[in-house]
Amino acid sequence: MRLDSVEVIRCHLPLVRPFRTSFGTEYEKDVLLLKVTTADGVVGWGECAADRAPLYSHEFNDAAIIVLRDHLVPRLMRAGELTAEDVPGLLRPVRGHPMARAALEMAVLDAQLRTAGVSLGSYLGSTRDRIDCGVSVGIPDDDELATLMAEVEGYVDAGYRRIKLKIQPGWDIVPTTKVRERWPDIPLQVDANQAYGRDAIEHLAQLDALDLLLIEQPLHEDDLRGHQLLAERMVTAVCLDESVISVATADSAIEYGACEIVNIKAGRVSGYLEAKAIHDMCLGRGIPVWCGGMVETGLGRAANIALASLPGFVLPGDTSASDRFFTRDVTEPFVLRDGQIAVPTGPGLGVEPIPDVLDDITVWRSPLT
Ligand code: OSB
Ligand code: MG
Repeated sequence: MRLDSVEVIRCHLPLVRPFRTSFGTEYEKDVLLLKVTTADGVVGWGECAADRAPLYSHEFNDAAIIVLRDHLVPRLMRAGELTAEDVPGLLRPVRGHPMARAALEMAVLDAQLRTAGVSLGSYLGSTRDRIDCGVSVGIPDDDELATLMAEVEGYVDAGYRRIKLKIQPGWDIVPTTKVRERWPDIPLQVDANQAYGRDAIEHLAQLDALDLLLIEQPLHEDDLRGHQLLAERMVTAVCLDESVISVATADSAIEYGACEIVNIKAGRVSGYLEAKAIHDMCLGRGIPVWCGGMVETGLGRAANIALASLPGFVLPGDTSASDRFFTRDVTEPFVLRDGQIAVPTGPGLGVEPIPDVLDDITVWRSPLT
């Protein structure tokens, strides 16, 4: 295909409740959507996983706009005729900015699959038509245990098949113990988003008493040795999120004994093609993977759900329903039924923005070509 235009659309979506992690609190989703139009007039949609501020990782939306406009999009426009599979190679000379490049690859892939009439799920190698869903529970804004218990109860009642608690120093053993005591059988895991140092290994080992599925990214993303020491000390499986940015880093972390389970997020690893490659590598060596989330709108959520339907995704992901974060999603909402969500079957992402909603939530839009 040949690209005719690329446009960025910046949207603000209110959250149903603040989402607090060890790195900050989000009150509103600030998101960049990409709209590519091919020379044949087919539209493809991408979503950038970055946030307003560089807190989860170094990426942030203002920087993503600049790198897309001045460096990434021009490389695709200069290429002329291209396929989605060409995108990683065409963008390779530019360093970093995985979420920006993932958004562009996603939009091109969506356009290509819509043209071909193939769903993203079947393109990636889906083996299921529904996926088990987990939910990520933030640290309560008021620091109250009762607030956490009420929120978790709502998700358990809604049917979520796995609960993930965000933890940080001062909010870890006690809340996780309380949730475990109240729901002795629910699949439970924790995520620290790099909030601890190696000196916390003995402290974190107390979590071994709580029968958790895993502990996610407790230490700094660069500290593979620290994660290896923790994995040796803990029975609970160590899972990496921020540290894994490619097949090579996933392979290294696994080989070094720093990672027993992988959280795969397409944005963090530069796109759905690399995400699939990490999945394939892990499947081949028996390493469980699950699909992470970045508070995506229905566009990114559709793609994550397609990815999560591959055979190696053996643990429920952070693929919650639209109403976990938004009262009104930009697409038709994804709905939880019996703890599962149906994998979209239409061409490409299988969903698209509802024009009126998109208009309402758009704060700025600009051509990138
Ligand atoms: O670390 O998994 C994370 C949200 C924003 C940034 C980082 C993370 C998260 C989540 C999942 O925990 C949120 C979701 O369900 O989309
Ligand atoms: Mg995480």
